[in-house]
Amino acid sequence: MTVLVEKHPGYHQISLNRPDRLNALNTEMFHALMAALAEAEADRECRAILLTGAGRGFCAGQDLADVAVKDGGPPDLKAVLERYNALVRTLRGLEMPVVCAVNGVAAGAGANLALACDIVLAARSASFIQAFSRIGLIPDCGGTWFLPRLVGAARARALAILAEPLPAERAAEWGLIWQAVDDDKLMETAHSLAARLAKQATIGIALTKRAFDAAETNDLGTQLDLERDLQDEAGHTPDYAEGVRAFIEKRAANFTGRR
Ligand code: T3D
Repeated sequence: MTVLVEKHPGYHQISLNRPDRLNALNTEMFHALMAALAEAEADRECRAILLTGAGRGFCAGQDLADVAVKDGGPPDLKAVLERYNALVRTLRGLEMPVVCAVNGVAAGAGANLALACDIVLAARSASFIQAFSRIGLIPDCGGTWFLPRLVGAARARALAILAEPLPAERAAEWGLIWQAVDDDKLMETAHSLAARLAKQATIGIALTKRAFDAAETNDLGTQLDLERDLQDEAGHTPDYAEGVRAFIEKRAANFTGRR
């Protein structure tokens, strides 16, 4: 199986599982990953996702053996990109938080898939490589969108053009990811974060994701209007009522994540 799903109380762990290829993405893995995300979305008990990779790598991007230029001419990269775009849109649109635990090298599309997640942790030994320029391509999976927003234009361009590995710790210092974690603590930290998120007010988090995404193109006035509307939606959830009640009663809130 190219993708493994483990169900934990409140969240699903989804592991890319082609360790001998550093979890490089092929068509089968793409479909399995989309199915795993759809399964998480359909599960009413699932309120967070933990995405990681099996073995020593997180994901080495597109499986290059699958798209090698053959006698018939160049591969249909538009079709490959349509698949990746669907994946990134799905990840961004999920109405629950996605934690990415980057356990090893994240290269090409693999690096940018990680950046599409909401909270990215990485093992200290992991690195991020915008490997595309090494093979004459441009950053995809939203790389040209995520990188300058996360690390600024100068670093984004150098990362993309030079394709040098960015170690996890520097990635955290630069704001590319949330945190670099000791290798032997990565999965423990990621599980505890996913379990914590699974108990938070899920709809509020989903609306927060939507607000941040919209802010990338909105002017301030439009964003203020959107915040008003999304806040109104959040304010109508049982979790808001529970959050306020719990505060007044000086106890921990018991959120359900339901509308
Ligand atoms: O269709 C399109 O091309 C358009 C879409 C593009 C999206 C993209 O993602 S383009 C970028 C594709 N990815 C890369 O260019 C990265 C290729 N991989 C590497 O540069 C290196 O493997 C790493 C720097 C990631 C890790 O290096 P290292 O030395 O730790 O491991 P390794 O020995 O290179 O890899 C281990 C095995 O995985 C090896 O196989 P082997 O020799 O043991 O049989 C290697 O061939 C295989 N592998 C690694 N990455 C890929 C791969 N096999 C197929 N596709 C890969 N992307």
